[in-house]
Amino acid sequence: MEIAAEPYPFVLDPEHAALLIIDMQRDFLEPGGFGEMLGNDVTQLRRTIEPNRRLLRERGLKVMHTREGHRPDLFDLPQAKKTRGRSKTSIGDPGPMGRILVRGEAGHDIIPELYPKPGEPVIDKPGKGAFYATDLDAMLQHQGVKQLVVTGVTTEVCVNTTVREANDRGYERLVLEDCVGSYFPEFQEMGLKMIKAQGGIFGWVTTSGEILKALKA
Ligand code: TIU
Repeated sequence: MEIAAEPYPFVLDPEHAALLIIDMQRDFLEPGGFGEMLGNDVTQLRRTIEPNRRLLRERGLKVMHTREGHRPDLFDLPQAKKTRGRSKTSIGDPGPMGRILVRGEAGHDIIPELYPKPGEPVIDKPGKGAFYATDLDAMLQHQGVKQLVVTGVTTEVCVNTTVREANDRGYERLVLEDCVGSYFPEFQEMGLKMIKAQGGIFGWVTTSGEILKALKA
């Protein structure tokens, strides 16, 4: 099925595609979470919740979720990631919703609006990219997935890193601009431009409306 996209139409093969929802975690999206504590405007991310929810309701594709976070013992946390930012409070410290970006803590979990349903695997990742130090590549191969429809946060960090990792591993990548968000409007715009530039060097960009239209047809 053909989907209107930039830089040119994307041919979606739903049998071999998966919706990959990146890091829609409470600490990034909720007022009072770690993201807001660092001074970020969470409303820039929260506008992605409703379009992602509509997409999940349609249930036309396999769904996989990711979460960024670390083991409670922090053995998988690089010192360089821990100390970067010179913040008084950093990964592993007590935060507004439990220990920051630690697996099992409330703030690390996925927001209730998009909470995974049975049969929707969650990939816990220690890095920005969803392929680094995870089973994602093997899972996609075993499920016959060749195309990724990518949504989530943030556009220029974990979404872009994952899209680039997927590019080098041979997956086709379609990014939904209304379903990805950045705390910074200029990074939202440039993060999407970087994907679709040069003939779609890292992938295609479209909207949830276009893909829903195609899946319903
Ligand atoms: N998921 C994700 O993008 N993690 C980040 O750390 N994002 C920031 O924008 N900081």
